[in-house]
Amino acid sequence: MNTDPIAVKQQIFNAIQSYKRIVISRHIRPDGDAVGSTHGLAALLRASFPEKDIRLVSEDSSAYLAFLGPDDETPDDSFYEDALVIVIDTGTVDRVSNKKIGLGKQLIKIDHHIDDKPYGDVSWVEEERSSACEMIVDFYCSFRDKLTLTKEAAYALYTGMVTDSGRFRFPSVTGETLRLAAVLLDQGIDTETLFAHLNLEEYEHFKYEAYVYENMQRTENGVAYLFVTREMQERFGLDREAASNTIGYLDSIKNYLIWLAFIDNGDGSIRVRLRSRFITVQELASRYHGGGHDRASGATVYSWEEAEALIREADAMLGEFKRTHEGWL
Ligand SMILES: [Mn+2]
Repeated sequence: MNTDPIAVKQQIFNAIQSYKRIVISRHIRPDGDAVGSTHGLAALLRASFPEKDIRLVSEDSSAYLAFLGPDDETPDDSFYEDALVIVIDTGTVDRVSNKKIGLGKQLIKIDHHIDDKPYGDVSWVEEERSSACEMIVDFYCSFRDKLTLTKEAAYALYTGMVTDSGRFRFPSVTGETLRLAAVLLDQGIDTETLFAHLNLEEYEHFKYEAYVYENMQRTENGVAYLFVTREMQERFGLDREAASNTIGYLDSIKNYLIWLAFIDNGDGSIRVRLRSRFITVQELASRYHGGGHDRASGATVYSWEEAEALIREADAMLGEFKRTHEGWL
């Protein structure tokens, strides 16, 4: 398979041109990048090729991203027979939020996660990209004279760029990231409304946040963590998204370089979200049925004992890191 990005982008553009029907999908439990990149590409292709039938199809959504608009209705299976399927922001096939993708005639993967389980007839993966949306904007720029970027597409793509990069704070943000973001801003995005959608919370939310800081735990070497039990989820009315967003509250504590949230799924499994600065947590996550990015990974454990083991491992790893490195904060 060709892995030169320029050649692969050309292959993808040729495929898009040659198909009348295109299905776009993303990963389950979608975040801003998954929703933004799929809505953004769908809007980009609709404006560029009005004669094509383009469907954004997925099996789940996230309420806090509803402001980007609904997905399309699921087409009949026969729709796929002559269709190109494009899956964005999804590292592995089992995380695709569309069980029908195998019915398509050709499958394209566009992603920025670690590519340890490749899929697709054509695969464009750049692991160092800050978001999949950044890649879609790069794709637009590569074929600028043949594609039409609307304000609607730019708004969706900008949403994914700001959310996946922690508001352009993460180390994955490069000069190229900002040059591509600038292309979107030039379309006249209403960022006041966008950040209001992304940042504002109901008053009740802040009661939960206060509870988190009262009840979080800390290890000797600087791991901050919280167990989000079923009881807590019920008491504060947390849905899956709100429970998993707890990780974000732990990210600004000085000397606590690794932070973890353990979310009880209620089915015998516990979702683990791992975040860090200066040190990588990706390998730790991979030892607990997970993976992801260097400083933002996910994992799954199957008991609180296993959770404690993960915490001990994180603590030992961080202790060693602090003894052998300088300059961390
Ligand atoms: Mn992403």
